[in-house]
Amino acid sequence: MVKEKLHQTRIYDKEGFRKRAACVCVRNDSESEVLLVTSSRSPDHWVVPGGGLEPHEDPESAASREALEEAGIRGQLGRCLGVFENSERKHRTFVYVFMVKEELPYWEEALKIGRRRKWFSVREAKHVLDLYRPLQTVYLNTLKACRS
Ligand code: O81
Ligand code: MG
Repeated sequence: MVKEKLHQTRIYDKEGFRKRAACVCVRNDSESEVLLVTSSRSPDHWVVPGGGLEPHEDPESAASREALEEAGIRGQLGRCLGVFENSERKHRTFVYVFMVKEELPYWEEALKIGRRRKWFSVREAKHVLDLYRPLQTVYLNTLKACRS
């Protein structure tokens, strides 16, 4: 199922949930730091980089594309952390670990909408996500740094 958005086509699954993909971006194997980006609508708040799948795009490709567009990073897509449902907003997000190899000085959404990126400890990341997008804190729960 597809639906046109302003310059974008939204893709939905069979239950009518918009399909998204996102990257939990880490620096190294310890997975102790996470890179977040500012929200497009609320630039004082932080979110996990991600967005809607494009037509004929698989979730892995969408996740890497969103990391580049929203955070200006290139790297290696790792394991899938799960598919996370937001029943209120009616979307489902495929979430991957993404090992950052390169941080570009300028990127599409920094130039277009002034989106920023920043590294946080996992603990800090959970705190700032909880203020604005509490459901995204759950993405971080199975990182190595959160295992006891
Ligand atoms: O563009 C969110 C956007 C926004 C989301 C969704 C996000 O216009 P969209 O519906 O695609 O925007 O809206 P919901 O209601 O579908 O979840 O939330 P809101 O509360 O502002 O309407 O904005 P943010 O979390 O930044 O406040 O995220 P983004 O514009 O920062 O990327 O878009 P998306 O990430 O699902 O999709 P795209 O592909 O990244
Ligand atoms: Mg997005």
